[in-house]
Amino acid sequence: MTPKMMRLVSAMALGSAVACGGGGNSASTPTSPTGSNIAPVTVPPNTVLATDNNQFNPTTLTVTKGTQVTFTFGTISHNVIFSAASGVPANIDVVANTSVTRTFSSVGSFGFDCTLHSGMHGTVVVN
Ligand SMILES: [Cu+2]
Repeated sequence: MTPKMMRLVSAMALGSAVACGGGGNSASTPTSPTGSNIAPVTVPPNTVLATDNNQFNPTTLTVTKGTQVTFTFGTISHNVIFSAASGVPANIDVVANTSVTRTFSSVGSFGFDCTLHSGMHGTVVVN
């Protein structure tokens, strides 16, 4: 390798190091761990995950009146059956691999269950 090439190679190495070094700010996203042995999962705002571990995450979501909440379903089928309450949104039939939104237009505490999996219960609190 000629000295000229050496300079070229080291210049390229330096260039790529600079290109990769920008920022140095590894994006860390807040997580919402639920159960004791569940890996932390990032849950977007105003979203309830119906997880493949047969849990709702978070189990209690607090929103303001008029918020549209997204229920996101993975590969395991679940439904969302709300307890009877004034202003409760419509139930969500058994689905998988999709997201369904419901608008909470009334103040209150709205419990819901997945009737396919015992103990799979969540609550949306609307203020
Ligand atoms: Cu379920």
